[in-house]
Amino acid sequence: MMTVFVVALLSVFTASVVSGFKPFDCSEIYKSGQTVSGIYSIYPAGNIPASVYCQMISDGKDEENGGWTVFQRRMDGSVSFYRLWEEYKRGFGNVEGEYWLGLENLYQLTQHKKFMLRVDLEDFTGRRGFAQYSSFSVGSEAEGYKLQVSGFTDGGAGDSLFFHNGMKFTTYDKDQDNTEKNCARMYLGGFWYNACHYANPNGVYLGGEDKTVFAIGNVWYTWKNNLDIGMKFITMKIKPVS
Ligand SMILES: [Ca+2]
Repeated sequence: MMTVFVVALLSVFTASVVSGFKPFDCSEIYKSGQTVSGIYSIYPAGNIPASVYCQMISDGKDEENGGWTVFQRRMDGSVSFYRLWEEYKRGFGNVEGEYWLGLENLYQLTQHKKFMLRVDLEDFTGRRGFAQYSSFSVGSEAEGYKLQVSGFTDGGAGDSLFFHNGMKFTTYDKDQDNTEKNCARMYLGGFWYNACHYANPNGVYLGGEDKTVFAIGNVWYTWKNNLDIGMKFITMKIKPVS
């Protein structure tokens, strides 16, 4: 057992250091033989590494195995997602827990390959649902990191992103939404807000249902038909279309 482990570690070392292996995304790491979920370095923009959580195994329900690049994760409310434009651009948080990979990385990834998107959700009763999209891309900063998402498949959570398709990204210090006000300031997140949202994955981690302030939570409207029920767990992850 120990021998196998050491050999596995050596092969990682060999692959990454000796050959200069610079994986573009988690799917390339998966194809290189890494089947253990965890934190890896990817190189979406050439020589600059980004630390990311790679989901290498299925967590169930209709999911293909391996190679998912996780770009957003909420699980315990330990990280604030009410952040500046520059932080949403570069990424923030703790890659072992709650984090955002960054809009520039998303642009670099999705301009070079065709990606699918999967959003996994879990509520505080332990129910799970997901939404999957066969096409996902993010435009350049000059394009406002505009979201393009299509090809919806329902995993029970419904299509909350239809309302956000084609929108630019908005933070409290950069307003690119469809209201006279700023949706990020009203709903305390950063997102591809329209006027304003059906989904607010980067909103406040409510810890369940909370009606104190309308729709500020990490909610997914088409699942709960309710904008005040925060999720226990949300992850947004991408993988190249094979
Ligand atoms: Ca506005």
